[in-house]
Amino acid sequence: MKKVALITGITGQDGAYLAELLLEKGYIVHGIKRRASSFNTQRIDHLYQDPHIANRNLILHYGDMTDGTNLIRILQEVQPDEIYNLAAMSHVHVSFETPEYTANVDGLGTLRLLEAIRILKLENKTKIYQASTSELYGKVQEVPQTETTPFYPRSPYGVAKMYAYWITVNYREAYNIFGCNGILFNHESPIRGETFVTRKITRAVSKIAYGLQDKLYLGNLNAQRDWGHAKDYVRMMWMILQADKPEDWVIATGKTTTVRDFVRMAFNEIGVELSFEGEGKDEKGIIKSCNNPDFNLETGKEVVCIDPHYYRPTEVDLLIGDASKAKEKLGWVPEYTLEDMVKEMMESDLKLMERETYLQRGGHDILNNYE
Ligand code: NDP
Ligand code: GDR
Repeated sequence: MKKVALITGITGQDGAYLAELLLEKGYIVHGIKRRASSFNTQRIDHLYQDPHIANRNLILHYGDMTDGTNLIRILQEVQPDEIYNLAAMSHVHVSFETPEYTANVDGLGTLRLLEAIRILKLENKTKIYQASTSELYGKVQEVPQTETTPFYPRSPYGVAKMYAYWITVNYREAYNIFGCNGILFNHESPIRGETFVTRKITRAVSKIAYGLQDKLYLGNLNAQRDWGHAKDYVRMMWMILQADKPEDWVIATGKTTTVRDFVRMAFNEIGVELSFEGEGKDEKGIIKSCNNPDFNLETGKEVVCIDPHYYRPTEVDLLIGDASKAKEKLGWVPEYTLEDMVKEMMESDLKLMERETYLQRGGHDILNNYE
């Protein structure tokens, strides 16, 4: 019998990589997607199977974490062995603009899923993974952060995820549900959402290289993050649900890097060395040298500026995780280094921008033909 998994948030970065992994492992994968006015399944289109073919192993359902009856109906139909609850309003800065919605989706959404398991009496069948986050640690209490470090969230997103963390623990203790929290530190990839800082940087540097953009505007360059690769982290989500007993796990690389250094690394990939001058909102990144004849970038050009609009009302200054428990008990070993990941993201975004440049030139050529 094939195992059946249900992924909420299947159209997101982690959902797409996890769906790929579970399909490779022979699972039947069900996913919940939201109705949108335009297509929102780009990240999983390569896995899509026509609904008219028999014995499909990827099946999508319309749904929303704010709609409890919809979740109950999907669980009743799918009868999953494993649920991966990845759906969330996942942008920390945006959560300050939409705090109530964030609490509803990220906090209560988790409760709705757990209640659906209980209502349908699936406690002995269905295991559930909750996408918890290093944002729970928030204001620095201890470094590096482990499974026992106290929480002090610093955003409506972090607070909503704290509810989700504890309600998962509570349902495990109260109803014997195999519920686990993966406390994942930041993880990125070429399919990372475009408004998270790493992808914003790799896209902008690629655009600057091709002359499609002049400057990159950022907020707090001093923030330090423990950045890993999403592929390594979704493998761990699966391992967590295969463990003997339900527990909570930190997943991190154990290394931290400032946003400023991430910018430097991305520019290095196109042969550009940057120097940073000034402080706070007056800081600027200036081209010190460019050793890449393919790109026409002048020394002395200002390519990074601060826009205080990107500062957050409360910030998480330093994240660095200790994943010893996952390494020792589950044998998790990450395959990617930060350097590998920056390289992969830059290669992917440079290709996208090369294509964009080609299309724009094509557009002009066509226009010119009519003049
Ligand atoms: P993404 O933002 O890329 O994906 C979020 C997913 O949730 C998307 O599929 C999105 O749908 C879906 N979603 C959002 N709101 C709803 C809703 N109301 N109902 C149903 N689905 C919804 O996030 P990631 O893949 O990066 O992260 C996955 C999970 O892990 C999230 O819960 C995130 O908070 C958490 N996390 C992420 C970390 C990271 O560094 N990436 C670190 C720690 C935790 P749509 O595509 O339509 O927008
Ligand atoms: P984060 O990721 O808030 O850690 O949450 P993000 O990439 O948004 O920010 C990381 C750090 O960079 C600073 N920063 C900027 N951030 C953005 N987005 N845009 C900017 O222009 C910018 N300039 C500086 C931020 O202030 C911050 O310090 C991510 C999400 O995936 C969450 O869902 C997840 O739970 C956590 O990681 C772990």
